[in-house]
Parts: sequence; C-alpha cells; structure tokens
Amino acid sequence: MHKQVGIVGAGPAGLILSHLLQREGIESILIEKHSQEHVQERVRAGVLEQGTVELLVEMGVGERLRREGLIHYGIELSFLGRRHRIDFKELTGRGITVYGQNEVVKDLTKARMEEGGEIVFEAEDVSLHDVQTSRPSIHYRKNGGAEQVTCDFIAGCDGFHGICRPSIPAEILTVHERIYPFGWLGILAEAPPSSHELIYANHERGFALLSMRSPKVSRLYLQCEPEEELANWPDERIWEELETRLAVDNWKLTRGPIFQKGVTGMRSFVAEPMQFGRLFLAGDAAHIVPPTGAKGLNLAAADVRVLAAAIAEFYKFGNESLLKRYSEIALRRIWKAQRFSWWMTSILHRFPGENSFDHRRQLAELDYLTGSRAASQSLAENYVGLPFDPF
Ligand code: FAS
Ligand code: PHB
Repeated sequence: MHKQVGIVGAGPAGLILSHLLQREGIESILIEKHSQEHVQERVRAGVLEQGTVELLVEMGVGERLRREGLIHYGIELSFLGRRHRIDFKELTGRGITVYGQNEVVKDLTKARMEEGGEIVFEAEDVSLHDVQTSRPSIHYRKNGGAEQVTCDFIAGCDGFHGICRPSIPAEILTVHERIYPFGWLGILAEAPPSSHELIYANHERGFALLSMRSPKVSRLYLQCEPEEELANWPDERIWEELETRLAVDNWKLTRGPIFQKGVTGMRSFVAEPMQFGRLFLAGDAAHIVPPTGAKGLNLAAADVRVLAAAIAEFYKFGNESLLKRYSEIALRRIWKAQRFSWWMTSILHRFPGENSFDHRRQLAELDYLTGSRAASQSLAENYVGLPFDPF
C-alpha cells in the first residue's frame, strides 16, 4: 500500500495534520498504537489558544467546540491570600477556550472517519524504514499480521515516548532539557467550578491550579513530589490541600466526587532539528512544555499547521523550500512557548532548596506583574497565544 503521507500517532498533532492534508487533497494514513477508546478518553490539556480555536473552526471541526467550549477573557493569579485578575480582553482583545483535549480528539477522529480518513488503531511494533530516501515506509503488526505502507513523507506525531524521534540518529539530534523537581497531582471532580476563570495560586505549601471542563466538572491540580504516590492522597487530603492553597477571604471551594486522579511529571524538552530526510516530527514527539503555560496542545497544532502547508506546497509546486525551513519556522514559536512555560512555572512553584530570598523575589515578581500593565500584558499575549509567524 502507498500513501502520500504516513502519520504515526492519532493524538491532536496527527489528527489535525491528517485533516489539513485532506483539505489540500493529500491522502494520509494514521497509525496509532492504542485503541480508539483509549485515545479518546485520555485526560490531558484543557486550554485552547484563540489561534488554535480559529484553526479548528476553519478546518470545519469546531461546531461542538463552539457550542460547549467555555470562552474566558482572563485568569486569576493568587498569592498572599489575595486574587489578582489578568484581563486578557482589555490587554489583548483576545481570549482562550476551555475545552478538554479528549473532546478535541473525539471531534477530529469523527471528522476523519466521516470523510473516509484511514486510521489504524491498535497497531503494534510500529517501525520506520528508509526515511532518508524518497520512499520511506512504516511497518507495523495488526491482528497478528505484518503490514507496511510506503509513503512520500512520514510525520512523527507519536508523542514524547514514541518511536519516531528515536529513529533519528543521536548524532543528528540536539536535545535541550530541564526536568523540574516536582510534579502535578491532577483530579477531575463532579463539582461545579468554584470560579468562572482559572486560578493559578502561588502558596508557601506549593502551587495549585483551579481549572474546569464544563459547568459540572472541575479540573484541579496540586504541586507534589515528582514520584508522588497516589495512595498517599485520599480524597479528603486533596480537598483540604486545595482549600488551603487556593484560600482567600469569603470564598469557598465546592467539593464533589473525584472520578479521575493522576500525577504528571514536569519537564521542558526540545529536540532539534525536527526533520530528518523525509521524517518530520511534530508536537510532543519533538518538544514538551511544563503545563503551567497551557501550551502543549496548542504547540502541536501550530507545528502541523506549518507542516501541512509545507507538504501542500511540495505537491502543488514541487517546491521543497518550506519543507526545508519547517524546523526553523516551528522552533521559533516553540522556544517562545518554552520560555513562557518555564517562566510561569518558575514564578508559581516552590523549588526545593530555595531560601527566603527566593520566596520574596517570587512574591515581588508577582506583585510587579499584577501591578504593571506592561508586565501583565506580556503574560496575557503569551497566554492567549502569540500571533502565528508568517512563513
Ligand atoms: P500525544 O501524546 O497527545 O499523541 C501521540 C499519539 O501517538 C498517542 O495517541 C499515542 O498513543 C501514539 N503513539 C505513541 N507511540 C506510538 C507508536 N509507537 N506507534 C503508534 N502510535 C504511537 N498540556 C496542557 O496544555 N495542559 C495539560 O494539563 C496537560 N496535561 C498533560 C498531561 C499528560 C499526562 C501529558 C502526557 C501531557 C499533558 N499536556 C498538557 C500536554 C499535552 O496536551 C500534549 O502537548 C499533547 O497531547 C501533544 O499532542 P501530540 O503531539 O499529538 O502527542
Ligand atoms: C487544564 O485545564 O487541564 C489545564 C489548564 C491550564 C493549565 C494546565 C492545565 O495551565
């Protein structure tokens, strides 16, 4: 079997790419190791930049997002027992949309299938071959049988733990990484969100975040040890800790049954270049940001927006110039998001080994940030999403 583009991984990056290519009349196949149910139920990001929403709507997969997504024009920063609102509308004229990543994946998978898109779920032993030739191929096992598809291009959209990035020889790749000495304990609870907007809290006991998924479902996070044992966190302890870290006068956190709990490690990671021969990496396969800046999913969408245009230009005009510049273009945005995500993480979390000077400096930065129009505008424009670089 031959396909113009073989895509490894049916997460947001792979699905958005496949849909964008289809709109350019370019056929692709998605090879995914997990089942459709698993991919669609996985709890991950929840904040979409306005540019990502506009891309999904423009692609024709934004109908439910528009109907069910929660549009926010600000966030709250909480420290020293007080809240400070960052007014995105006033500072940037733009906003964000709160809509679960798994909902985005559901909408995209449904659209792919309705338009005859090919997705191979539960593919095993996926491997890449001849990526330095003009006829690379993907080999995999399905229902016990060996399968392979030759392609003109392979898109590595298989996330951080996938097989595509490791397919690039180590001497070619440069890796930039910072691993944080803490993680996030995240919960989903059947509790109406206790705030209309997200609350990011810097507290002496550690970071906390109040987010949501719908008017009935809250999503909350606590800074914890990187290898935290969930067994140490019965529901009662989680709620008490959240109440303590998010506490301000005359405000109450609404509790409800917790139906999902998980601990996520935190790292900043970039692998360069994002292409090798006819293999192009996108999304978490090439870069990871700590979730404090809510950039993960949005960066994946931004990468494939460029990659789809580059592949389309190749088929339309036989021109490889954009393909050759894919890495350079994508990395400009990626490094800005890396900086922003690292900065949000550094001003809102407690780092082991810090002393009182570091604590007071953090509080002074938050005080400056919430008192200066220039500083809060910088946060706002990065959070809602920087304009896409022309290419
Ligand atoms: P994904 O990891 O989403 O998708 C890759 C796909 O490839 C998966 O479906 C996987 O099953 C498949 N795959 C892997 N190996 C394969 C193989 N060998 N063969 C075939 N398929 C293979 N971002 C936020 O902004 N906020 C958050 O709260 C947040 N929480 C997160 C929590 C977790 C646990 C993780 C891991 C990430 C979180 N992120 C968050 C970041 C997240 O949103 C990612 O940036 C986003 O999923 C990136 O999308 P993809 O690049 O498509 O990668
Ligand atoms: C979420 O809703 O899951 C979420 C929101 C904002 C973040 C990270 C996660 O910064």
